[in-house]
Amino acid sequence: MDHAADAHRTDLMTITRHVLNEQSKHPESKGDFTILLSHIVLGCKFVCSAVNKAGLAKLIGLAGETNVQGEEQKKLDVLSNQVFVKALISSGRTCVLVSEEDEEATFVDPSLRGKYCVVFDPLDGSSNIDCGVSIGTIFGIYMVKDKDNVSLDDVLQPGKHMVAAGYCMYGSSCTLVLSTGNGVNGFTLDPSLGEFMLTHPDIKIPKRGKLYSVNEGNAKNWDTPTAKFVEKCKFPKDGSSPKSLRYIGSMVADVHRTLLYGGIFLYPADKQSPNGKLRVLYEVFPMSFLMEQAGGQAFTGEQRALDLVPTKIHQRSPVFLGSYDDVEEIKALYAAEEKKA
Ligand code: FDP
Repeated sequence: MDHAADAHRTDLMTITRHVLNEQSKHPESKGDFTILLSHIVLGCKFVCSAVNKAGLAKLIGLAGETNVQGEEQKKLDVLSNQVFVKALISSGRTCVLVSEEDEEATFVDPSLRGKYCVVFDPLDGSSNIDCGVSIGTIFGIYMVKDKDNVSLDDVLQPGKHMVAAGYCMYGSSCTLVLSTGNGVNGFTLDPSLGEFMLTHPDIKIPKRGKLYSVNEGNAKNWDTPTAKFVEKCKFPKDGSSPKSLRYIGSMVADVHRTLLYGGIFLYPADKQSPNGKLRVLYEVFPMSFLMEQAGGQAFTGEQRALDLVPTKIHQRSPVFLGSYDDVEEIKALYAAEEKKA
């Protein structure tokens, strides 16, 4: 009998137990983060269940409203946003919330305020909802500077100030990937237990990957470094094999694959969208935080993504993130372009 394997099966490491273990390394900690996380986990479980039965429950389709970016909201977007906002407020551990679905930030009533600010996209990749492709929730967590003097500045901080970030992917399985600034861990929802179990401890992204992930339909509007990089992926001149293209068009799914298999995910600037498409606070920052924590890099075309200081809550930025060496290559191409100018 393989006792080690048996022990592995019976010693159940849930996400709560994992975070409590981490908490015990900080004797000053009062468990506020664990409580906040349990409310985020509840939101993720609810959305997972809603996504799974979307077709059956007629949750697919438009809710008849448009969001801040002028996109049509889906029923699931609306539902997910409401669930997360209520779960986060009721945790009693939050003070400012920024959601992709809400034009303004939410300032939690002082009676329910805690020390954390949460920025999130409750249901990212919404154009994929109706065809059952993987979608996800993305979140980033900051600590408020002064609980009695809360302002938008508390969420307009560079990504490197985040204390935690993660995403939950609603795919063939429901996977929650989390970093509290001490590496990256992945947890898979066991539907029979209703618990996220540690399945991917200490995720490290391969130093170089064989995949690249980008919407090539925008190629005619790309800048020179992006065009050169993708050309190099397809027609390498150093004798290496071409990279394979993988693009789902759902950030959580594309980033999850990049994190596990290595490679690079690009959403560059182009002539139509000089700031790219993805939102800094609740897409670029959390994913960049996770990439760095897993040993990769994230770059905006100008600087380390986590150094960017946002000035607006729904600001966008180009982003190149993934394996260390692959991002290093795109950085070199931008540096060379800069020299020419
Ligand atoms: P979606 O528009 O479906 O919500 O920012 C949202 C996002 O999806 C990302 O999840 C995804 O990576 C990106 O947009 C896809 O954009 P393109 O369709 O322009 O490739």
